[in-house]
Amino acid sequence: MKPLLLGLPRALPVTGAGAKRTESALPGENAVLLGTIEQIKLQLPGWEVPTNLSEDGWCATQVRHAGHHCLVITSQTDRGVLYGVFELLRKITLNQPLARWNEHQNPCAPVRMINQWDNLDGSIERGYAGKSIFWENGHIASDLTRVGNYARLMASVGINACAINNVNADPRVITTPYLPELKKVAAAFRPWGVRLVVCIDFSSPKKTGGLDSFDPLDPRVQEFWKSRAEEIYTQIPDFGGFVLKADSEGRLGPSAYGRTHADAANVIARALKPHGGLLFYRGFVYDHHMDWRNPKNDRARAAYDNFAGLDRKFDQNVVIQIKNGPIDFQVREPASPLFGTLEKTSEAIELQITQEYTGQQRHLCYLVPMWKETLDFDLHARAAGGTPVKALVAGNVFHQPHGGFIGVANVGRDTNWLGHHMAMANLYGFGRLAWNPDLSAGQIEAEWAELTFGSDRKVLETVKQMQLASWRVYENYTGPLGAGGLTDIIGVHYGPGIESSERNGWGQWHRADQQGIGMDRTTATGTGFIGQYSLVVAGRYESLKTCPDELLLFFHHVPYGYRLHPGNTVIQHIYDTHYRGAAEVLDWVSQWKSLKGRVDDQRFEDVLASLEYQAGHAVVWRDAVCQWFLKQSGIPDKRGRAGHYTNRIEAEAMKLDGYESIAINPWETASGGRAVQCVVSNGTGSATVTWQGKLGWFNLHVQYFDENDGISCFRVLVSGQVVDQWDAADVLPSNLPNGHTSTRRTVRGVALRPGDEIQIEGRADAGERACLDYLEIEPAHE
Ligand code: GCV
Repeated sequence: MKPLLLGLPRALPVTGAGAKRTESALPGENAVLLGTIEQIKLQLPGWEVPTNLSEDGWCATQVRHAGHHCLVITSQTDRGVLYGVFELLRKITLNQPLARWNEHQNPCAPVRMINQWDNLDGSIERGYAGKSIFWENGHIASDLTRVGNYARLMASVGINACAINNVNADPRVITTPYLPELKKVAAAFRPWGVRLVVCIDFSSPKKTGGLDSFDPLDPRVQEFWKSRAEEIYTQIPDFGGFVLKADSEGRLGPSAYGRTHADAANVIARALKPHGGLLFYRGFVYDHHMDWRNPKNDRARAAYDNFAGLDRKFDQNVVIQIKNGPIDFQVREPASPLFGTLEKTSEAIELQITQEYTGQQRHLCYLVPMWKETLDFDLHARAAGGTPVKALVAGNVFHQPHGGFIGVANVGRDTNWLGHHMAMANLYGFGRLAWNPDLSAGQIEAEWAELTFGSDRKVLETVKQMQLASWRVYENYTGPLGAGGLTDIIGVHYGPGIESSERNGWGQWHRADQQGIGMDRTTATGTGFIGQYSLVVAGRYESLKTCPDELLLFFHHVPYGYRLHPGNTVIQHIYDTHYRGAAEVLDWVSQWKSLKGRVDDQRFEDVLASLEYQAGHAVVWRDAVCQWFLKQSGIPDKRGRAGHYTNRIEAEAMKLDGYESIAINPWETASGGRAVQCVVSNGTGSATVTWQGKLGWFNLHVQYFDENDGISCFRVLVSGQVVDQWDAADVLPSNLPNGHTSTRRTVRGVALRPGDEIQIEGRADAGERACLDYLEIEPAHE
């Protein structure tokens, strides 16, 4: 009953106290009746019991009883009733009629889980919204209010399990002293039907269990896992199970003893089985020390190579948890071929809600359209009828019992959970898709936007345009044609760093050189990865004629002059999309501004600030990628933009006082590869230029570096008059001047006369030397 009471006041503001009255028997008046089928039967003896509900499914029906009208919401389980109630709240908030509401819904799959990558010290790996709500100082947080609220949030979209610690797991989590702490989280989750899951370290028997081995075939190791499971279930009878990352990115695994992933998974699954627990074994297993010089090496092959041969070897309560694509949550990847290959093993798709490679919640990027492309993609697996990924992971194709959807969310203590207000559409969308992957990205967005912002048509239309375009826009100004990460692969995965993926063992290679770009993954001449797909799919990707342009560079290495299907060359596509993408974000800023007064002030200002930042950072991306490819290929942009910045004055070309010119690394992340910094730490500097243009009104874009090792401050003066000043206090993920920290401040509507001196003053602070990249002056149109 809790969610109804919490939801009704907002949903039905005019119903008054009556809506808050709850009773445990029929009230002799019209009523909403909530309960499991067993409970409803007791109240309505002649009632026709619904027979079409799976576990967690719900049904809403209209019933007449003793002259009164009842809206009955029921399910086989309490959890299902809860989901039905959340649907009721959704309908009320969306102003949908209830009078004839007769519907039943069953979730598409039993596994609908969130993974949090939270560390025990309270930090979150790839988390962009503050500290952990679960952990602090090595223990479960003392105040679990947010945890309870999060459970409610998850339940509202049908999520029924949550793993609360990093897959790079700390082995202490399942030791005896931690169990009373885990018990508290399970208790906060329970009213909302969310089961607690934790991530484990495969070497635990040795690290914390007092054994000299973690060999899965060692009976002492088997006993260790059995006793861990027993002790956990004694404290938490509805515990969900474990997630295991083994033999990947330095995590220990069965290879230490020459054992297979099936040996590793089964020893733990058998310990969980008597208690009904599941073992989620991550398919994200690869060698990060691969020899990059060998053109046949390919990280994309890893999941299939590691797991396909083990199908039939896993116990029934093992679920292979597979990332949507074969690499690692890049902005564009094909579906992992492993989904279509496992026939005798339960599998779940792992989607990344936290925007590790898609703008880290500083950029708006609605990911549901991307997930939909994967979920709807038919892998042509060996089964009759269509075999889209959504049906494969739900277990519907090969009749596996525990399939589903796993989302890496990484919410934090920020009041809006994910840092960027718009990012919540991804968490909402993940839950909705896990419940029903047939919903469209547009339907989900429309629901989310109205639930979030209310029913103002202009707001909804604007939010829709931005959200639905945002994934492609992000792709446009970052990575082209499936080339994969052009970001800083060996660092924070945020700003541009085109070469960082090359010449190292991590395997996110795009192989761009002076002649061309792309990974040759063909069976004919490349790594053979394409051969992991069914014949139909492989045939489509293998041929340049049929390979879709958006994945061209994922599958093929082509020269820059290669023509895409519309006839434009790869290099011109790179220039065009990057310029288009940056322009599209800039346009969002004005679209959003037109909503002033229609969205509450706080969210209006927050989103505006994010979009303005994004527009600046999109230019950083655009220029880095275009500069780099221009230099490599030597082929000019036929529209004359790349490398020519007519309104730009490089800081190093200005008159410097207290500033010195420095090279930026990687070079492409600063205009012309250079910037200026204060000569003395904690000192001041000024960069001055004389305006030689016409008289008029202008916007001044100051491109500077806002590192996280100090708060420097800036002033802009025109002929001695201060026109703007600010502190470089943003939290961006580097303490160096580079593509992560490059940001812009726009001073709007400044009057300039020929001969005016424009001066930018910087005051360094601690390690941050008030670095400046350039000043761009453009006519003000507003
Ligand atoms: C939790 C990528 C991320 C890692 C993450 C890993 C995984 O490599 O960068 O932070 O580790 O994926 O999914 O295990």
